[in-house]
Amino acid sequence: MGPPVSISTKQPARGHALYYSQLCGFCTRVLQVARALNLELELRDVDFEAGRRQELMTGGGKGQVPCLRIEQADGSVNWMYESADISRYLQQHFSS
Ligand SMILES: N[C@@H](CCC(=O)N[C@@H](CS)C(=O)NCC(=O)O)C(=O)O
Repeated sequence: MGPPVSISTKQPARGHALYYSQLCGFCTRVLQVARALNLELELRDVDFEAGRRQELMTGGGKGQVPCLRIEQADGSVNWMYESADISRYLQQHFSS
């Protein structure tokens, strides 16, 4: 018998990272949308990962979560705040 074959069924969201807090209900809603879409989304915890909150404030302009960091293929970066906007963006870009 050969080695077990592992196939990822997740949909990678390359270039995307979600700044979030485990304590934030708005973040939970976005995470539920990401899970429903079966998205493999990089998560950056602003409370428990050193430097993340500062990164968010410097890059996005404020420390509010959730915030989706979107890096385009050309290297340009957008920071999207507001859970409703992020949820809508994820659904528009990753619904199959
Ligand atoms: N309208 C925003 C509200 C987000 C919000 O209030 N986030 C809180 C955490 S639950 C926060 O980051 N507060 C700290 C701050 O604004 O710097 C949304 O829907 O995303």
